[in-house]
Amino acid sequence: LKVVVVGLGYIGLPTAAVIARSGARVLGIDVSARVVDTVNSGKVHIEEVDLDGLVQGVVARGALRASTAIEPADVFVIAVPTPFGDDHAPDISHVLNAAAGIAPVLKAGDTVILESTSPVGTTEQVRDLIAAARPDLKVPGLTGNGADIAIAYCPERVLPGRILVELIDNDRVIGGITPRCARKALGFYRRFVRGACVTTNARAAEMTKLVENSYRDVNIAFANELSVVADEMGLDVWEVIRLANRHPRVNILSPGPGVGGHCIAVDPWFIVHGAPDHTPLIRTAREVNDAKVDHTIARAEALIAEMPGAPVACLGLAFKANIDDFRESPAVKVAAALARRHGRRIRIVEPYAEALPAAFAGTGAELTDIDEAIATCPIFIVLVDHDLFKSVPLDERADKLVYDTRGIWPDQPAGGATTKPLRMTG
Ligand code: SAJ
Repeated sequence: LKVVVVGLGYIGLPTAAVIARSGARVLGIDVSARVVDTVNSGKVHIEEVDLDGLVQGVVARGALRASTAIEPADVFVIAVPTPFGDDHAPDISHVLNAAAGIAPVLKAGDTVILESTSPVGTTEQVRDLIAAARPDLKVPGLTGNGADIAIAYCPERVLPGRILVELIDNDRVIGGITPRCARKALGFYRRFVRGACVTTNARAAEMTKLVENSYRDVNIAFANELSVVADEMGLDVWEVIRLANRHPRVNILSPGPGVGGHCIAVDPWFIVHGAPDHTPLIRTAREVNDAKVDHTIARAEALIAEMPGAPVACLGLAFKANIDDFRESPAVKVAAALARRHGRRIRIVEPYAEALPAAFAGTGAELTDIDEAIATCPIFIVLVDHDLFKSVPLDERADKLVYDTRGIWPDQPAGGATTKPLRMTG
């Protein structure tokens, strides 16, 4: 079996490597020559647990290689980004470009699978594009019974940091343009997926992906709203959530400084954009989570003002725990805002960073390590729940003024600490 994977990013490269390990010959396609060279030398350009060893192995065996040019294959997997524009309108141009690149090499019997998170109807647009480019091929759903090729949508659902595990173990939703397309794609995923593979139509599968991440966003928004209310009332939100979660049918998620990453803060907008008059809840959840960043900055400022001139340690920049991804991170937004205001007073502790991201340029803020921060900073603002921070024992921080946005130190004494009542004004 020959497989082409278009897009060698956070999803495409691990997917290509796992398919190559399952015995297929895989060609990974990327627009970046640098990425192609890196992969062909057996190396990786992204951090993901165990990915380096896997890629090195499959490249060395000749099972995976990379190129900027698409070649004929039996199965084509599209895993390119789908960002949104200024008005939150989904931008599917990368998907359509990938489909346009695949169309000329398609032959009867081939399968095209879209994995990128996409607004409902995108797979049909891919089908229409292929139909227009290749009038010689019978495409599914347009030409009555029988089609030369199969087209399906199968969203990735993997969690950064656990991608190689979840690619295999998670259940997959496989939406065909027709039932036959779904069965064809199912046969492909069965080669390397241990989880259940469930078939449906392409539009339902597209919506399922958006719904999953919106569900999480709405639930995190609930937790974030509670944390703001708790601040206002002088309550410890972590204590309240812990107690409420003792109810057998309550499972509140964790508040934080906001929602980051490339999926949860983006995908809900695809639903809102598709049905703007019927999505007040999903839209508001997005707004609540975005506003939590500003609330965090204001609350941090109030703490910083308690000790004029004292150095402030901001713990963490990543968008979530134990990963090295700083893009779309609420922690970066908060720490950079504080750095712009307080300059050299701000010390950043981020074990996963070798240098500060561009947002800190010219601020005077500096990267430091946890030992130095404990020794020199009386104010601590916890922005990420990295294991390294969780492991700091109480006796090393009992005398600090702490704002713990992730609730990693439940034993921190009150008084400038997590439970300190604070009235926000303005
Ligand atoms: N977060 C909270 N509180 C929580 C949980 C998360 O504030 O209780 C924050 C995190 O700190 C982070 C953001 O939410 O800033 C997103 O983190 P995440 O771990 O919830 O999700 P991602 O973005 O790493 O991955 C999600 C996953 N989707 C779901 O869990 C429904 C993953 O399975 C998807 O494959 C991925 O999006 C994607 O690619 O769409």
